[in-house]
Amino acid sequence: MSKSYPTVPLKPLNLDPSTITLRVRNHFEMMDQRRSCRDISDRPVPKEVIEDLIRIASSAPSGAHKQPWHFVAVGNPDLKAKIRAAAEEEEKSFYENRAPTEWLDDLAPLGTDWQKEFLTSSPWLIIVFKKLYDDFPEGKRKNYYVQESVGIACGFLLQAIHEAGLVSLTHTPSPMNFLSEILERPQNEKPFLLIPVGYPKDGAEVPDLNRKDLSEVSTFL
Ligand code: IYR
Repeated sequence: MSKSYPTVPLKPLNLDPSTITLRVRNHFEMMDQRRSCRDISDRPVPKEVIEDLIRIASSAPSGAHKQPWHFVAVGNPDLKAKIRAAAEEEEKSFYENRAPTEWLDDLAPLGTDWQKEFLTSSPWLIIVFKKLYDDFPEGKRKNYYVQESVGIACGFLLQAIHEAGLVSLTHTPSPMNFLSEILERPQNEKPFLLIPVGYPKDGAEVPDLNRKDLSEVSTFL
């Protein structure tokens, strides 16, 4: 016999279609303004803001509701300097030796290089770890759809950062094991994404990008 679990009533908004149309259009216009920004200023951001941003990220759906993530928020300048030094070492070898020409060509319009000033200028770095399993005193418990779950949580986080009027980018140093060492994370956690958060610098610029048209990214049947 299957077990039964307690439920609570859902509280639907029950909006009429014209209100939904307006809300979703406003949301699109807000999100369409979001851009990855590499020029992040050192203007402080209160810790409470970062705490709520992480609460928002952690509200994401996850496989079997395991919430297989851990967010490390780094505001300590010494730690940020260590992270920057280690990331730049990896990035230098990526850009100068490891990256295939096609990849470098694809990155050229974005103007990225091995130097990552944002890793020390940003008031906060949020390092997202994925937890392949949970380590309990009784033993290991497997997590499910970890990649998907943590990806969704990061999407929530990026959206919330933008909604707050702050900027971010997704930094993916490769390999990124150095983050586990510097931040002394346990074996069951692996680094997933590094997200600096802050105000943009005065006069910050971003690449002049176009987004794909709806018709290119969707099919309605
Ligand atoms: N990890 C490198 C390279 C890089 C890769 C992609 I795909 C980008 O969209 C941007 C950068 C870096 O962070 O510079």
